[in-house]
Amino acid sequence: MLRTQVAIIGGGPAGLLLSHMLHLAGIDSIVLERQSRDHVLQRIRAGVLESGTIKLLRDVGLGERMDREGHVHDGAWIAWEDRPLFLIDTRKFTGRQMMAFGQTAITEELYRIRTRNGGQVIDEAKNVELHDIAGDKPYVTFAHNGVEQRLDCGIIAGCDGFHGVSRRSIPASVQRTFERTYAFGWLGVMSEAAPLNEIMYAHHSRGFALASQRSPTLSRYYIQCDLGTDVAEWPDEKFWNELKRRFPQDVADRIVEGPVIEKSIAPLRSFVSEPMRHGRLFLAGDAAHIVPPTGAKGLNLAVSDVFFLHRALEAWFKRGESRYLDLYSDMALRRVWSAERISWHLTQLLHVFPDEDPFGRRMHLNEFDYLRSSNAAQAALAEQYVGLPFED
Ligand code: RFL
Ligand code: PHB
Repeated sequence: MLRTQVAIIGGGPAGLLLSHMLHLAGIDSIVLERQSRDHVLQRIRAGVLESGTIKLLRDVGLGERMDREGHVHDGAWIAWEDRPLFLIDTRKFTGRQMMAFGQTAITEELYRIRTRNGGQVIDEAKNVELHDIAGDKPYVTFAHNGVEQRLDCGIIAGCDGFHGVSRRSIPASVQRTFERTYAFGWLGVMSEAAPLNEIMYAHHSRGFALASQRSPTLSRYYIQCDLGTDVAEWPDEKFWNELKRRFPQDVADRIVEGPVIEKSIAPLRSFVSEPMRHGRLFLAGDAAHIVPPTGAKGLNLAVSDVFFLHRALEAWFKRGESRYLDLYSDMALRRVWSAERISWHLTQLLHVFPDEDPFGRRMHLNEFDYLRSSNAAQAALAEQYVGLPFED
């Protein structure tokens, strides 16, 4: 039988960062990850870090590679068909910057540092089940290499993403979910070619597009696509042509086509499950909420949840104080809903909605023109895009 203070379900960024921050506070944890290490490290996801995320990663000793390889930005550009290029200027309006640095690299760093510090991560933990979460002796069962195991703990952290088991372990009678789905997805491509120097969102009558980056030799692009689209319908040449049609000509001319090393489609979804705590189970990251990627908020929210949760667990295990544990769900959810709102808003603003009527189209255009002309609107957007502060 295994025993630890905090059983962490899920070895994605939320679970690994929590186990690292607990380690720094002298609290032990065991991470149970369903997939193999290779699988986890091959996933390509987020690419843009808020200023608060950058600071937190530096503060916990994860800044070295990020500062060496990440690309600092003053915000992101919007290329709106027939309008001049527009910068969401985070530096001008907030004095803060953002960084392009991939989630894959952050996860690699977390695994490296957890391993160096003797952290326990059990990969390929199958059939994870949570027990007695409403009591004060919760435990987790799972199968590893065909052997049934039991992990006793004081607290369970559910960091197992949207499809995980943790959220589903909360009784439906105490859970409330909020959801919005969208009539389109993002087709993403990773290419071995120099990216544009800037991060640029495009709004075009043919659909949304995004130019992003991972390194000086790795570019990341997305285009809005219909739901139900199959990647097989998008050979490389068709993708490059469509991508370039959605950016202004002078930007399209700067896009370098390189070998495509990954191509995948992600649906867009807004989702929140409340509360983020049930008894001894605390949810963090995508296990509790999903945002459409338009605001680049998902990973950053996982980081702020982990900040609130690690602080609560430190107060509980080290000083016997339950105040922050009791505040966890409300505090995390306030920031979650702000990120939900800006992600939903930017999704509305930047995509083409197939059922939009001519009146809606005028509203849409006017919203962007107002943004371009108003310092107040630009300051509000910049403040949210760069990331709201963590509550004390
Ligand atoms: P993860 O990364 O999904 O990790 C959860 C882990 O739990 C494991 N797991 C289980 N383990 C044990 N037992 C079970 N029953 C389990 N079920 C699942 C999984 O294998 C996995 O390893 O959640 P976490 O840690 O909360 O991290 C969240 C982020 O991954 C996510 O929010 C971001 O990637 C979202 N996102 C972006 N976020 C940003 O902040 N900036 C961005 O620029 C950005 N771009 C994106 C994105 C997500 C995208 N996709 C594909 C959804 C772009 C895209 C296209
Ligand atoms: C990315 O680089 O993958 C990325 C950038 C900005 C977003 C979403 C994803 O809004």
